[in-house]
Amino acid sequence: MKCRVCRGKAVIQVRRHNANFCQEHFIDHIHRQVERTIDDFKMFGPDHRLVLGVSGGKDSLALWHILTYVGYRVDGLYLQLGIGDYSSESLTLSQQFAAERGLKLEVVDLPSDFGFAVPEAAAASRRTPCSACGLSKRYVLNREAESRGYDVLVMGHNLDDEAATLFSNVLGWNVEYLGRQRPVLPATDGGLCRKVKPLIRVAERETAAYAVLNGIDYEVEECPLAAGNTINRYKEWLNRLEEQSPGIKANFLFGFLERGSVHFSDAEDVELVSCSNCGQPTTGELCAFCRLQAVTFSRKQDL
Ligand code: Q46
Ligand code: ZN
Ligand code: ZN
Repeated sequence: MKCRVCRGKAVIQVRRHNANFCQEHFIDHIHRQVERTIDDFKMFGPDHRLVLGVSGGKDSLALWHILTYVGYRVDGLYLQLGIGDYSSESLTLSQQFAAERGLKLEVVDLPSDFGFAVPEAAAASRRTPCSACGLSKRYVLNREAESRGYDVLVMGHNLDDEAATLFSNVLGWNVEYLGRQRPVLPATDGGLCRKVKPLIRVAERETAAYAVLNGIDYEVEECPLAAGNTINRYKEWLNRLEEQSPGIKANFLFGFLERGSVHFSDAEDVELVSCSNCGQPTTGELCAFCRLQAVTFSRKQDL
């Protein structure tokens, strides 16, 4: 197996690009994919204040490494979710990553700053853990990025994450979510920070390979609450299709972004008002996060 660029010994095969790469040229290839995504979707420029949602996993740490390498100054924002050892280990790995590279990592703690941990919220609300967790991450990261004066919140969602989310939204015809599934969500006056996803051209196995080849120490343990996560199941299904037809996952996602998403843009035009409790944008009187927090607090009082 020879590198497409230098004909040296290849370390990885990327079938959807019909290419093999040596270590050096694979790393170059990933940098180019990310830079191209930032340019194509006009995500941000050198003067923007950027903050990256950091989880301690391969995607966010690889993206932090890539953006720093290609010349952006990016701070990190870690949300401690209160998921036992998994959370404390991912926090330590994120702090080590930042300290070794002289990067700034801001830490927000869901239990001490907002009064509850993800497992408690899931139990109290009868949501799945990932649903309570995803809602909390979206809310807290947006609110903290906005209140700390950042221009852009950068997220580490990769090609597999986005394709599986799209698949899920299509299966359920969630037109509102389809309207919002874009690599760039603009800022609003009402408190939404601009949100971008520069890793969407990079597959999950490629971010893992990138992290290993760059000596990045990331959280390899899976979250203990991930069992039964439907998005993970859809990822497996899409990977089976990808094995038979390399490129199908990227075609599915980019075909939607180029030709499909425009048909759902109206669904996204819902009027946002300020939450009566926290002031963050919402469609109802109380935002979903404040409702989750309230139901968790009341359950804790009952115990
Ligand atoms: S941390 Fe949270 Fe993930 Fe754990 S509870 Fe689910 S969403 S699996 S990335
Ligand atoms: Zn090479
Ligand atoms: Zn609220």
